[in-house]
Amino acid sequence: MSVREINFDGIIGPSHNYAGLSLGNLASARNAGGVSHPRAAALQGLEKMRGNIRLGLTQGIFLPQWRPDVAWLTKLGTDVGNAEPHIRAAAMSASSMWAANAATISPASDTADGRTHLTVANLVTMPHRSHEWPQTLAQLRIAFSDSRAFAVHDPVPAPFGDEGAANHMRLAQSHGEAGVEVFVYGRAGGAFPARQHVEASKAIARNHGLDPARTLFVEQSEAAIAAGAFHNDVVAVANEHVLFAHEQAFADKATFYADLRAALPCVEIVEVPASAVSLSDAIKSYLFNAQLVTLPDGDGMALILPTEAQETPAVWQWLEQMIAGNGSIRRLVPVDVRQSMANGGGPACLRLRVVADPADIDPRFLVDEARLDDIAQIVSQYWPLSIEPQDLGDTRLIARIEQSWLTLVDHLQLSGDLSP
Ligand code: SUG
Repeated sequence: MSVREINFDGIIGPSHNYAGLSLGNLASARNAGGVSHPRAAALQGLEKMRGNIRLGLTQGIFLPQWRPDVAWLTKLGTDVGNAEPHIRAAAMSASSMWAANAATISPASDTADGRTHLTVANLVTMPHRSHEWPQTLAQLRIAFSDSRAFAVHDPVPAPFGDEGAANHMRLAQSHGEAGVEVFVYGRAGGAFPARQHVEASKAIARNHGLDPARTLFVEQSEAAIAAGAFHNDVVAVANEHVLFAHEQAFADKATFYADLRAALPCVEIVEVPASAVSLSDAIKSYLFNAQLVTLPDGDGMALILPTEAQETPAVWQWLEQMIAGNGSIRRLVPVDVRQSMANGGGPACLRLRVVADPADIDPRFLVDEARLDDIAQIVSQYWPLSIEPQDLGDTRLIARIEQSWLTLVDHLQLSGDLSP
């Protein structure tokens, strides 16, 4: 096999709920206290993966995490029955579904030792996400255990916040060639926190052995964070030689674009002007939280974007005009991931893109349609139909969530490697 794009989607966990835990994430705040539908959510995620396989893309998975996170609660001196509601909700969160926040990846062609480097994200800014990394790291160490091909790193130490691939873009003439890695950090975000710190980005670039001449550190604009772009991937996405971004995504776009053009002369920058699509419409529709992918049949690139983009007139009009222009992006593929969207997670949030040779990866983390069918069957049988946030301490619900996890992990033959 050969090096290609592999998207690892987080299977949406059985505890998926709307607890309003993410300051600065407008959808999470808007839907706080609402009734979630974990089974529908997970099936939507699986259908997205199926669609991508049908487009000819290679698909991987990450498993949901064990919830409630007993190890974390124990460190806090409590348990799920006695924890305060906001701690209990944090321990029950299914937020590891957003695999774009699992890790930062530098493909082999960019690194000094010729291996693909992965650094698990510490996610320290949001309490409910700060305890994800140990279980994420356990999965990364299994999936990418071949140390001839991969180097898996521990998280950057606190207090330097790192949100993983959601704040990292890679551009290259093609996936397999040496690329330019762009780390997007925040400094200010009005009332909202800037989650990615430049110190974390620089640490990752050093640990991955990146060439400083092909590594850029770019500040996200305060206006974007203040408007609800809590990650860069809400206002920009890249694939091979194309950068697709909102006009107001970056603090100093002129310098960034000039540096990028100097490092990668073939780059094509597709910028959406604020006069056509406001930051507010971009964030509501998640137009940029799309998977920008190269279609294997040589038919250009496609944007796999949320159906909400189709329902936002200014956004859809702009997109249709762009497609008519016959540039690099040729196709729009709307997908329904509404359950995830209601917590601020679009199609791109749900996936971690790894450029590597699939033959080097533990096959238990790769899926075809038949494996997706089996997983969907387990989801349909075990995942709760709905959860109200006030039910999060309910012992029957917790037993059901635990049973769902055990059944899936057992089915995927990972129970010997991953323990609760
Ligand atoms: O970190 N939402 C996630 C959404 C992450 C989206 N990821 C990317 N943009 N790559 C977050 O804010 C909401 C949980 C709650 O409110 O219950 C949440 O964690």
